[in-house]
Amino acid sequence: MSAGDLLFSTSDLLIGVATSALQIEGGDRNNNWYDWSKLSRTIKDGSTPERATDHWRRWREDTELMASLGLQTYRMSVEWSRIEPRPGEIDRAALERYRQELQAIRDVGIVPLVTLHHFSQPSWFQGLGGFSSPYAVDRFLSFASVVVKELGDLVSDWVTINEPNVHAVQSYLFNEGPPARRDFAALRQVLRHMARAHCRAYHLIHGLQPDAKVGAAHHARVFAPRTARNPVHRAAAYVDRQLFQEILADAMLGGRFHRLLGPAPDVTPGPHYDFLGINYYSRSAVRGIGDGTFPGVPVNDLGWEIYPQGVVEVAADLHARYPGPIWITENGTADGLDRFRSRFIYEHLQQIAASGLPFERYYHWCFVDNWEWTEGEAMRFGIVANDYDTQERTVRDSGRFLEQIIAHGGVTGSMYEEFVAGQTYPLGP
Ligand code: IFM
Repeated sequence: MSAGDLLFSTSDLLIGVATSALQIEGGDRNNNWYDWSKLSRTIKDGSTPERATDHWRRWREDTELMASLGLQTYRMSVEWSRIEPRPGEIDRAALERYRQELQAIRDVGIVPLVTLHHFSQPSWFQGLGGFSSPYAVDRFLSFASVVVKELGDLVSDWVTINEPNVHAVQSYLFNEGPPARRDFAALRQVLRHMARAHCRAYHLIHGLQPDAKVGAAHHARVFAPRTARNPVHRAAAYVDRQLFQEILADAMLGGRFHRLLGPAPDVTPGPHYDFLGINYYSRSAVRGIGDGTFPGVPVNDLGWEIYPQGVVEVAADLHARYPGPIWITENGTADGLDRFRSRFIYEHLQQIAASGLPFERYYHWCFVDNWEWTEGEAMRFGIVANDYDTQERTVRDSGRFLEQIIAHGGVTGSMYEEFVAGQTYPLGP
């Protein structure tokens, strides 16, 4: 084998990056996360999403940078609080701004995938109780219908809702997002309403755009018993997995609502997806209510285990119950010094390429370093570094590596030597 031969091929995949509006745009104060970030001690570094990466104004240069890297697809979200700043009032200028960006993305040959809800929501909607409100599903559907009618000539691929399970637990269990209240009744309502909203949005979008591809971005992790022989750890891993992801997957993908979620009379059981959207990051070692990592495993800057085979494990599980094309709607790592991100990309894509499963797309999270919710500006997930004071972008080596993977349709021996061979992961405690 020569250095120019492919170690594995990615030619069956469309490869790109993912972002979300609030984490990059800046300048919007009309949303629940801005409100919450202004309260003391909510965001670790005291930042707010008001600065972010100023993408709202810098979208042209960001689009050019994506094109220069040869990215094939781009997952972005539209910010509800900009488009519907007050209930029922649509901001045409905001829609026009998204039109321009989407047109530019298409003009450079990048396929857009647009998310309708990615954690943040208008302050007025939060005031109603957010997704715990009995009005939430209808409110969301009316927003979704405006977006699809207005932007549907430029977009045919949609993610309805990003990570409902994370949204619900961060806000109603772990105090890591607005309204930061431990409230099991609200948690259950939010999950049920988001799953209903997804299922109904699936039909609504197809009614407007019969050829659209519609899915949700489901956050799936591997839950493993901390000690395989320990029955308590095994039971806890099973329960965590069911409660955090499987029950929700059954509701969103299959339209089947477990009694723990409560009834959904407006949803008919059956497939509610055109692709399985999976956000995969890590594995949890479970021993009870809390979880952690196995001792001495590779970890990123946030202490999350780096477990590349997990991307196939979660996809295989889901695909066995819900067959269909698999889109990795997010996969990435916090690595401020870019010491191991190329290896991370290499090992995850290698797993995908060897799996035999119908993976169609891979979105690396994220493009430019962005505002990482409660972590603020400190955690760096980007293949492009951002200097928040100057907003200067610098492509990291991992960005160059992704660029070459796309250009070559896989990883060659010489690319491996240049980008991956010298990288090792930090080990956790
Ligand atoms: O930044 C987030 C994103 O908004 C949702 N999925 C996980 C990412 C990294 O934490």
